[in-house]
Amino acid sequence: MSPAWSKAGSSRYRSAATIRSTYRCCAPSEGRGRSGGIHIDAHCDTDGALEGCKFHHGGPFRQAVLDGVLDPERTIQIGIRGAAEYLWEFSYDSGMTVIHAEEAIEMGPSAIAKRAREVVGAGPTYVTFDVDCLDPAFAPGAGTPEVGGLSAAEALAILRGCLGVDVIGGDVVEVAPQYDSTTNTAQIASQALFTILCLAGAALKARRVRVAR
Ligand SMILES: [Mn+2]
Repeated sequence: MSPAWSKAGSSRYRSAATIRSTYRCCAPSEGRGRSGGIHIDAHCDTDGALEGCKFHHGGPFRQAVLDGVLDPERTIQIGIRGAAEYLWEFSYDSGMTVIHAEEAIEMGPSAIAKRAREVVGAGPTYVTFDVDCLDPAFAPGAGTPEVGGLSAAEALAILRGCLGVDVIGGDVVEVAPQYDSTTNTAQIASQALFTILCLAGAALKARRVRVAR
């Protein structure tokens, strides 16, 4: 059983499809139900249809829940901020845990990671990292930047703090090279993706040990 991955750096729109394929590849084979989610982003991405279309980069997690592949009660959204809050009622109505950026900064990375581990529990979990979770000072190369975000060190510490979660797949999305004049965004995106791969590798190893027993 291999983790499934979205094309790194691509549009958030792909996440719903990747969660779906990850779930179909991994979760049912062990009979463990829907995937949980650790979602680090400035935006909840649980919008409804826009201009008559439900497939867009602002709504993949609504779609994944409605498709029955993502368990909202085992999903945590971290770093949320900006003026589009009114679009994200679905996150609250469906039972997702939402940690806004200002709360995240108060809590600190260790407490956030602890909360994330509590929310997702022992079940299979998808990790998704939008580079706009970061403050534009760290990651200017994002299509929908929001000021007041996480630092690179905080975001990576949150990811590393999720060691032990049963990660079955993940993605890093929304890198916009045309705005990435410093290359900082590409560098943090590659480090975030490497960290998620390490989490998945550790999870795979733990799974094999469980099966061998
Ligand atoms: Mn975003």
